[in-house]
Amino acid sequence: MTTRLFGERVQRREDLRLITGQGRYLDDLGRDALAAAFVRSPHAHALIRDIDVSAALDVDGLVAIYTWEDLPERVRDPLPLLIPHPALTHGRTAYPLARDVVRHVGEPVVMVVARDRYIAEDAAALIEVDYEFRKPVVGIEEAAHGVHLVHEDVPGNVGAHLVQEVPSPAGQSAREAVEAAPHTLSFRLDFERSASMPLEGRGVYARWDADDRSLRVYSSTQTSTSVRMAIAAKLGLPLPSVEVIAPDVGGGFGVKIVHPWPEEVLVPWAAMLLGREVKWAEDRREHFISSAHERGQVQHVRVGFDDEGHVLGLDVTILHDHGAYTPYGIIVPIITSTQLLGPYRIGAYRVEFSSIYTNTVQVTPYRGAGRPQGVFCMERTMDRIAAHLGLDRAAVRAANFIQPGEFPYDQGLIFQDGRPLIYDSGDYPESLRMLKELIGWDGFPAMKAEAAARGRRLGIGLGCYVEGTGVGPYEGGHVQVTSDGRVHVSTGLTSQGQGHETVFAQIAATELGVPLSSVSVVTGDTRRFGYAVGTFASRAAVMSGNAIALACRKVRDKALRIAAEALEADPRDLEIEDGVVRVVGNPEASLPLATVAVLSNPLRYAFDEEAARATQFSGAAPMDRPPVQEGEEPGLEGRDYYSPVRSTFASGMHAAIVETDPDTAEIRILRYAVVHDCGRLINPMIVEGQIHGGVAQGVGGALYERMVYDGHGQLLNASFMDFLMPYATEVPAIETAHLETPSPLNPLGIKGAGEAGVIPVSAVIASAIEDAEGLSIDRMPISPSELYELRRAATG
Ligand code: MCN
Repeated sequence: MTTRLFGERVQRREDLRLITGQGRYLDDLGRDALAAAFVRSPHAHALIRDIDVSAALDVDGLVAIYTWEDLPERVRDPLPLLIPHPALTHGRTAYPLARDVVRHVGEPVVMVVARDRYIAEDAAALIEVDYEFRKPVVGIEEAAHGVHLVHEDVPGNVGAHLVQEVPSPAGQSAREAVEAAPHTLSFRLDFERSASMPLEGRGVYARWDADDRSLRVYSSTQTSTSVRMAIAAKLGLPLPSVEVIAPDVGGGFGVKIVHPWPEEVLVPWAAMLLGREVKWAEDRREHFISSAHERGQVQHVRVGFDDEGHVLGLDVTILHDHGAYTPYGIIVPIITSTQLLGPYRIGAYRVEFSSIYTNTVQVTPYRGAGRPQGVFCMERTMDRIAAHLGLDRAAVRAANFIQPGEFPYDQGLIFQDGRPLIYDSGDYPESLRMLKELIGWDGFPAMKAEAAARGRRLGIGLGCYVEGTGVGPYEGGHVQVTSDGRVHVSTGLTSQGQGHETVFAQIAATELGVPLSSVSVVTGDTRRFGYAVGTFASRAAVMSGNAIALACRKVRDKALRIAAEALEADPRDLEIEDGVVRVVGNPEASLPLATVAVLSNPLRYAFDEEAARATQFSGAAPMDRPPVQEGEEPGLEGRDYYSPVRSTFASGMHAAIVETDPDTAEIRILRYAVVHDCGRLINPMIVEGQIHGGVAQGVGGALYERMVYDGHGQLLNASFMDFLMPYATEVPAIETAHLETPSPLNPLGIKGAGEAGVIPVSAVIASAIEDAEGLSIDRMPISPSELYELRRAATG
């Protein structure tokens, strides 16, 4: 059957357009728009004493210069704190342009608008800002000492402090359980800062229409509906007068969820004020120093366990580097601390984190959002336990797994959405069995010994994770069948390369029984769908996927009702196949869906001759009966929303075989295997693509990528010349197997997949290097020179 496309490896429909230069990215638009450029702070911490723009005013082609003083009320206010939390006692956000203090290198201070970007940059270079230098606070532990403050009114630089405790079933606290356990271990782990590096940076382009006082804004965003609301509120415009469109977006990976970015308020405001089109497209250096980073944690772990490796108590203390501001609240450390437990049943758990301000770029979620750090902590713990007891590392994990019969499983914690953290389904023992088979776990010792005999050092490692996906509160879908038989699907969330045009079309084709080629999909355009949350937290498939399916079911039911009347049949006897409604068992009695669409419209405008013949109407509405049936709306279209009771938990396990060079300490990944469970797969090929991309980012985080700040708060590697990322040559072939444990929480039984690939990679690589070297790996990333130093330290 051609229309049962759910679960098929359908080729991505958007790719031909995107890889042949037909994409419409932000900077492809508004070619004649004025350009904005920003003067950004060169200091990590300073008072602004004076801003002298006089030299810039003479630049030919300059249109306007704005400082904080020039901004009107609301526009000049600090940017919103998007997710408040009671533990975030000292949340702080930036002004769109610095008011009197700058708190990190790259903070915007002045906006310049000019005829083109060259002129804007030249004018910006002539603006002199008189700074009074203040001692910057760099490094999470230095900041935690609280000697120098990032925000004068935040004592100890502590923005938030949270303790969560889950006692053992017998009522023992984690600390008691650790002390009472037959074995205890304590250690420290470090996870360095990194950041999402989408090919396309942020960007915004605004057009003000003075005639009907409306604003159209294009933004390279993950959340067009929220950007729209923020702009309307800041600029004092009625919501219907603002439209926000995410054109093709060249990657986001979390950084484009933050809304509004200063530029997303300032550029539309300038467009409105000047009555001109204004555009700003971020350059790479701006992306490094003015957007957002993540990861960056120090963890102290105490664990107590028995002779079989069962974890009886786990006590984790986390210092989380939050950078200078907290626009996204404390979502990242909350995710780390609540999803750290992974697929394991732990006796008793205590986690405490402090979120610390530093004079560095702010921290907001980056793909995986706090989970890579949490998984690193848990999986390093599992490996330590195995090493201490002399047990197989996979066996220790298996001893702690939640079993398939234990779902729904309540971890006793509160998820980031404020609801209880309850795993809905999974089969962790089966995942591990599949992984061991895929990588050849049991045969590895022989392979390692054989390699060693030839002077080669090999190591194998593994890591397990769960991921709460499909977070609420809701997402919607609209589906319309037009009288040409085409199906138009829209949803409010945006796409950044995940393949939504394909998967949402697969869902609609399957639900409606139409060919894929007749379905078109629009995302991230508030003109088409105004209510949405956005694309993040691996939620699009679960949220919009289900909403679109529900909307399609409404449309299908309506189509069957209309067709039943026309065919004088019972709707229950009808089916839709290949875009045709038929009486089951009587193929003669049928109506194309296009005709049903014509019949659904009171005007009965027939798009083509065939439809006109079939409906016996050529344009005039029949007057002898009500054009719209009671309780029906005109048109073959439907809208529905999906709102989950709680998140659904995807899971997975990865394993790698690495080789370390005995002389140079070079680290090579020889094999990488993934077993992944995201419930029912809509498109296995797209899920594999997502996993491959995630693993590639994880390899970057494990071996190459880090933000190198000096003691003055200068980011030393803020370019692609200096920020090391893996090329295709460093990313191994990724062997993937799927396990499908459907989610009982949503109609399609799906779980998210978009972040999974990145989550355990650092833990896996650390585990494998440790196995190859017989050394403890306590920090990520690890470079050959660092491994070399570890070897030297170990051999004295
Ligand atoms: N999918 C599927 N079957 C499932 C689950 C998912 O076929 N059971 C498909 C989906 O339909 C979708 C893709 O896999 O096409 C990812 O789905 P989902 O897990 O819902 O994730 P989102 O679509 O919400 O994407 C967000 C997620 C996140 S949070 C980050 S960060 C990330 C990621 O996606 N950023 C990306 N993948 C990215 N991929 C690209 N190319 N660019 C980014 O910026």
